[in-house]
Amino acid sequence: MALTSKGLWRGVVREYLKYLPPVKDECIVTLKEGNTPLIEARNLRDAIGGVRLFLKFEGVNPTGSFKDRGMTLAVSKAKEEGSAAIICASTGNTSASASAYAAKGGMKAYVLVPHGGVALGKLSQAMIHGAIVVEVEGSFDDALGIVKDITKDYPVTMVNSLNPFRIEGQKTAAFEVCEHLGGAPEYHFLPVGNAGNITAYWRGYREYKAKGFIPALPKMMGFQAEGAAPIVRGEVVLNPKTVASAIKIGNPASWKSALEARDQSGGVIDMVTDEEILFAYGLVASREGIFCEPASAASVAGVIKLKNQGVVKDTDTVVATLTGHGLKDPDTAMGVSIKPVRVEPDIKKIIKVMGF
Ligand code: AN7
Repeated sequence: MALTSKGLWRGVVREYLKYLPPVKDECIVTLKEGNTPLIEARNLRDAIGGVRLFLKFEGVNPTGSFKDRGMTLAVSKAKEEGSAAIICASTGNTSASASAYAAKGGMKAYVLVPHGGVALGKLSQAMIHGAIVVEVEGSFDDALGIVKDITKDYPVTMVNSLNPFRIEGQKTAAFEVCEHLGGAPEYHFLPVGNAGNITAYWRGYREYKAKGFIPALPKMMGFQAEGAAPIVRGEVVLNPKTVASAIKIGNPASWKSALEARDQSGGVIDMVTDEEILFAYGLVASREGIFCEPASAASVAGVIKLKNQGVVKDTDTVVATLTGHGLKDPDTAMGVSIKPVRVEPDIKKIIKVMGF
């Protein structure tokens, strides 16, 4: 019997061309991002009690985070416009993604990251892809301000989520959730840093509803880290602090649209402590076999928090996005895990360690 090809996934720009701003086919820069799994978390449900929970694992995108969905479109449009260089400020994942897509598109990438504030895996990605990496002796917010100023005067395209094509590309994650579930969930939980992703998902859901593809919209549930929760507190946080370096942001660019997503959907933007984040991070890894990065686990920490408060019910269908891969930040994983046992090459000693 002949093998029939299912056809290769073409990346989010070509797959969702109809729902995105037009871009010339020959300008599309793609690493075949998207089409990420929606995994039912049955073990986690047992651990937290009730809830039909699905994890949208964005860590399996080509550079290991959801940023690739928006980067493919932003870089394709930059190429179409004849731009030779892109620039971003980043807590790590945006810089990793920008560097990879610039490499693929034959463009130059400049990335500004807070010195000492980026997980090892992310920094190594930007470096190996050949970006010019600038470690700013300041915060992410400082770096973003400088990037905005640079793009006013120099011929470089900004690919932070202030670039509207980033949000457009990222909304495809909501399309996939709807297609995989056959509709929208009751609740969608997300970590919130610069607030681009919650903005993008909400736009994606609304567009599918407007087209009549889904009957109802989810409530958007955004979670910041307690030490970096400007939206929850209603004011800029000058010196944000959290173990979840990806969301260590004190003045989010998409602040207003995050509030719109919350208010229009009837959702919440709340916060979780570093302790709650690390607990969820360990639980997802040990119960579900999914290694996400600490910031990603803020979504699951949010599910646990609202489940305990009785807001989320056992019968609700809940999606939590795991935004990035755990391999990005090996240091945090090593720090919270049981240490390996060092033994001489002696079978008796090893068997003893095994507990027999
Ligand atoms: C794993 O890379 O802001 O609320 O510069 O890397 O859309 O900002 C990363 C953000 C969540 C928050 N999870 O998303 C950057 C950057 C992970 C992230 C977020 C980020 P937004």
